Amino acid sequence: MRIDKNQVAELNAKAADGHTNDFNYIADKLTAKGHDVDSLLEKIGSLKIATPSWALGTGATRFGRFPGGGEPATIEQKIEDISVLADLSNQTDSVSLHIPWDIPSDPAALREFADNCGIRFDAMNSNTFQDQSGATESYKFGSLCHSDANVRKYAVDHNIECIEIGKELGSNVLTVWLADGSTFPGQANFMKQFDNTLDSLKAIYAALPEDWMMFTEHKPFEPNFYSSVVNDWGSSLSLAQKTGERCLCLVDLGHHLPNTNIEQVVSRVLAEGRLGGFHFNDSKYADDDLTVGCMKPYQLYLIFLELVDFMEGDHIKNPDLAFMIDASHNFKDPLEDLLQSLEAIALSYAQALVMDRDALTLAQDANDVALTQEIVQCAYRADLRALVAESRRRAGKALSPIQAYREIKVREQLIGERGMDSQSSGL
Ligand code: PSV
Ligand code: MN
Repeated sequence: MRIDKNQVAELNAKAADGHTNDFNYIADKLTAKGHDVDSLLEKIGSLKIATPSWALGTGATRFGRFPGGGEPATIEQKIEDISVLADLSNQTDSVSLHIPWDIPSDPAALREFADNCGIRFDAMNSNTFQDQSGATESYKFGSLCHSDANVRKYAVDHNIECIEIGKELGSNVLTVWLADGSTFPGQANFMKQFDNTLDSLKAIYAALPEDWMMFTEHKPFEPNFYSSVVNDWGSSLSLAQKTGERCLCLVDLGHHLPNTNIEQVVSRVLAEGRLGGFHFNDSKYADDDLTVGCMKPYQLYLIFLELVDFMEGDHIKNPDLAFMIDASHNFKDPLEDLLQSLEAIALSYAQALVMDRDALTLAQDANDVALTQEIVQCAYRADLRALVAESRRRAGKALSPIQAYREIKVREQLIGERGMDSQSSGL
C-alpha cells in the first residue's frame, strides 16, 4: 500500500493550530538565543536514516514470536513499508538489505521498483552467521576467521556476491558483521583467528569498487560467549586501518558491555577518521535491539554531541556518516516502532544542534564543572518536538507520524492486503 498524501495534509491541517503555537514558542526561544531556526529545520530534515529490511516484520526472542499480521513477505512489500515510513516521517528514504535474507532475483527491476517508491539502497549486509540450505561449507566454527581456508574462501565469496548485487542496486557500502569467535576458553587461537579475519577482509576489500566503503561492526559477545574476533572498537579500528583506507568502523549501540562510554568510543574513532556509521537501537542489558531512545535517550544525545562536533566543524577529517536502525520489534507494530526510533534520532540530533558549543568550550577551559553540566543539560531538557514536527510539516510529512499511521489505518490495510499469516524474512 502507499500513503495518500492528501490524507496526511488533512490530518496536518486539523492539528495546525496547536502545532503552530508550540512551534512559535520554541522558535522564538531559539531565535532569542541566536539560532537560525530555518537552518535548524533544514538540517533536521536532511538527516536520513536507513531502514533495515530485516526489521519490518515481527522479531522474536528464542522463546517465541508473536506476529501481528500484514507482514511484508517480499522485498517489494518491504520497500512499500519503508515508503510508508518515508511518507510519514521524513527521516528515512533508503533500505539496507541483508543477503541472503533479501536476495533480489532481478536487481535491476528491484531498483526500478524502489525508485518508483522513492527509496534508495543503503549498505549491503552480508550474512556469514547462518548456514543456508544447500550450503557447501558450514559457518558453525566461524567464517572469515575459520581454521579451514575453504570456509574462509566461501565466506569471502559471499561478501563479494553482496558487493556485486549492491552494485546493481546502486548501493556503495558493504557492512561486515561477524559472529566469529569462540565459546570456550582454549577453543580457538585469538591471534590466528584475527590474522585469518584480516586476510579475508583484505580479499573482500580487493573486490570493493573505488567508490565503495566497507564497514566492520564490533560486538563483544553473542552468539559466541567466550570471545568474539571483532569484540570492540579497538579490534574494529585495527582491522579497518590494516585493511585499507575505505574500511571504516560501524558502531551498533547495542554492541557494548554495560556502562561503556559509547560517546567516547565515537570520539576516538572519529579522531582516527574511521567512523563509518551507526546501527541505532537501545538496550537495558546488552544487544536488546529495543526502540531507539526508549531506555537511554541522554546517551543518544551525548553521542549526537560528538557527531555534531564533526558534522558542523571542519576540524575532524572523517567521511560522511551512514546512519541506520538495527532493532527488533517483538511487542510493537514494527512500523510504529520504527517511527518512534526515527523520531528519537531526529530529536537527539536537534538537541545536539542547539547545545551552546561556545559557552561549553569557555566553561570547559575555565574548568567550571558545574557550568558545563548546566550547558549540556540545558539543550537536552529543551522540548524540541515541535521543531522536529515542523521540519516534517515543511517536507509534506505528518506532524504526528504515529497518530497519522493509526488514523489512516495502515496496519489494518496491510492485514487486508497480505493477511494475518504473511511472514517476513530476517530476525
Ligand atoms: C548483530 O547482532 C547485528 O547487529 C548485525 O548488524 C547483523 O547484521 C544484524 O544484527 C542482524 O542480525
Ligand atoms: Mn547491527
